[in-house]
Amino acid sequence: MSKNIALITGVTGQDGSYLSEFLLSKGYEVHGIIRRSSVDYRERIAHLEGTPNFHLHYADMGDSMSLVKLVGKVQPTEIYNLAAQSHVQVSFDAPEFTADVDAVGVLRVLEAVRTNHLEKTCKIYQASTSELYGKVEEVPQNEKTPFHPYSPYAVAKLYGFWIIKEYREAYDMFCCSGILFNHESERRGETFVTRKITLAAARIAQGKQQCLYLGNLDSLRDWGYAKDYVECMWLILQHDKPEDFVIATGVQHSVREFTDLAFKYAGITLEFKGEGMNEVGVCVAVSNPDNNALIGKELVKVSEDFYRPTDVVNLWGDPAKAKKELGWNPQTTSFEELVRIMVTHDMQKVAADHVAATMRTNLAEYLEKGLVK
Ligand code: NAP
Ligand code: G4F
Repeated sequence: MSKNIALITGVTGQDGSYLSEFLLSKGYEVHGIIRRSSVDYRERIAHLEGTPNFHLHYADMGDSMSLVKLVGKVQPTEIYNLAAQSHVQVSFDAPEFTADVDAVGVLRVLEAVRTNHLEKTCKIYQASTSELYGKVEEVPQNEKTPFHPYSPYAVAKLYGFWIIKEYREAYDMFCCSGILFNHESERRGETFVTRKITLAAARIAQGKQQCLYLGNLDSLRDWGYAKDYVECMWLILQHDKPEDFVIATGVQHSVREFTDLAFKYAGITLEFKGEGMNEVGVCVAVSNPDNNALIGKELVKVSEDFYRPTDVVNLWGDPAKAKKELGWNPQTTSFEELVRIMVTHDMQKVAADHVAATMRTNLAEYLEKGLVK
């Protein structure tokens, strides 16, 4: 039997790290693309380095030659194209870079496969997004809902979606999009709203931060657990025909609800008062008596800095097709469990960071006093 060889772009990201673990557990040979940076930041996959079937290669989504050479060398049977400038707000600040990586980058991957004559043997998964629905035209959204992208990120991803479909139809390639709704985890980037909230809740509960500033609290998302979603990426490529799928939980919550629950898991009960820019989250109770001083304080405030020129405010996915045709369970991890996992992780992280910082300070002091050599 021929070996399954996966090439993952975006392997250092949240999804890339979980997908690598998943594919290695299925016996795949996994190759990942990393890009050069002045600080080597591979925290999410550090535990996989040295694993016999796990290999990293330098390449860049903006550099076709590097992709063509790498696809030729690795001869993948499956490509998971996860690499992207994935932050919606950043796409307003860096729209051209976002278009190059998130739109033309997809074309570069497809052409790298064709250039190496692998179009009949290599399947391609494209990380499409619920942001394509943007200024939504119906709720909940399914595979037939019209797209209305509402940010430079979403417009770039729309090109990615259509070029995948075009190559499927023009060249009979097995390439598909997973239209994934927001999925989070303890490995989520720290500037996405969920992780920003869970880290802040942990820091505030441990006296390391005074207040959390957020943008639109009314925004609604269908949040799932990233670990559950990578299985679906794989299932899409194991399906008997190349098709696009919505991947979501089918349950919707607001940013305010996420915040409320995250603080609750960190031992702080909030009450939201006021409206719009004047809304605040006030602490009304604490589970740890050491935090009694927080009672009555405004711990969550709204800041204009986190509002977007156009914001997507009503994402809610209908995962019925994935459930029926892929046998995927959209409710493996509930919203409550997701928030609990993230807060538990961040409570431990903040405590460990504090211990490490104290040890560094103590050591510096001892060195200064000549107490240790
Ligand atoms: P992420 O954590 O931001 O990871 C993005 C990855 O892309 C990182 O490995 C990053 O590398 C890499 N990358 C960025 N620019 C690159 C370039 N020019 N060349 C090579 N690699 C580059 O994103 P994620 O949450 O795992 O999401 C994975 C994919 O799914 C993305 O395409 C995202 O747009 C899409 N998506 C995500 C969600 C979600 O809720 N998470 C939902 C729908 C769709 P560095 O580590 O070097 O920066
Ligand atoms: O966490 P977010 O930044 O995620 P967003 O914009 O939904 O994008 C993520 O999910 C997409 C799938 O739908 C992916 F395609 C994309 O790559 C990324 O992973 O923001 C969620 C919502 C927004 O409406 C935003 O306006 O939260 C609102 N929000 C309110 N305060 C905030 C904040 N977002 C961030 N990042 N920071 C805030 O302080």
